[in-house]
Amino acid sequence: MTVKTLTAALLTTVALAAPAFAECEVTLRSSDTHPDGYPTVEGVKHMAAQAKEASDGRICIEVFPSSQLGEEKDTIEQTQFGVIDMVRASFGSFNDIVPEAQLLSLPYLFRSEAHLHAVMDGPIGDELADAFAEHDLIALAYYDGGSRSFYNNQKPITSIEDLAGMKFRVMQSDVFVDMMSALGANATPMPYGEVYSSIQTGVIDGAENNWPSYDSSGHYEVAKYFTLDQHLMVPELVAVSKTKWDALSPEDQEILRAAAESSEPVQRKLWADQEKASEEKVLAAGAEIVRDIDKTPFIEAMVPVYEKYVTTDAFKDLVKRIQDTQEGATQ
Ligand code: GTR
Repeated sequence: MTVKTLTAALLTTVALAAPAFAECEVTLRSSDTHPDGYPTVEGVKHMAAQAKEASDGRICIEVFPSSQLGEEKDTIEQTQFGVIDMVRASFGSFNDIVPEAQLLSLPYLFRSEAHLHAVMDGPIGDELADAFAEHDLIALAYYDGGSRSFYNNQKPITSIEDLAGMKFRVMQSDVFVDMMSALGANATPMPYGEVYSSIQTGVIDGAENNWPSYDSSGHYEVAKYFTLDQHLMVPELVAVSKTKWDALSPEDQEILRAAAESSEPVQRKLWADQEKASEEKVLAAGAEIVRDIDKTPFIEAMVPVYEKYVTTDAFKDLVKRIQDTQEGATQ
């Protein structure tokens, strides 16, 4: 066989093996702070597969995990400006941009995951999407982020008094700083990627997060005392840059919406499984968990935080409607 016929034969094989997909006509680069395999990353990958199939290969979403495109807050701003096309991030990281997001970051607002689902899947979820759109972010999917609890490398926290004077990293938003002051502790806002070394070098005593993040970030290796106080339950968002969105045809927008929607139950299932797996993993690795903590003093301490942030009539109404939403309301 000559080189020419060999090449021709190879090309035919490649052509036969290739899926019946066209080339990517629309490519969306999507950022996530978490590593490959994490439920949020896998949720967006599911969305990518759905969008690709529904568009016969024309729409491609490339997921960049592990903060490859930057730390969360920076990637959100870049998505607003259309430098990045998509971002998956915690509502907490949008607080300085979308005032309504801040309300969803209020401690002990959600009673349970079922309560959070009922709120996010109902009309309030749509209102929040409108609020994001005003800031050039098209909200496509709401994902689970579980509940966040404190962990540190000093001592087991068994009561609110134990927090006094301790230093905890929080997400970069004032509401979390005020939450820590109300609990008698000190807050150090910083990007997620700096937490591990900051605990290690003693800049902070600990941080707060859910089981999967405590696990995948490796924070359990440097802060083994975990107290299940569940002070925050913050939803996660998948958003597309408005600049990118407006350049898409209505058909492609619909494909992306449907793909995003189909990824929500997938992510929720992956999330529930990962919470269990991470809890088991950190326990086996020596994390010490305080489970039976009285949350009442924590909840009572949050009154001034609510007073500071739930200011306008519209905000009061939104918070009340969230609190009044019944578990299972949208199911
Ligand atoms: C995680 C969340 C991330 C990021 C991180 C943090 O639970 O999924 O998007 O916000 O917390 O604490 O910065």
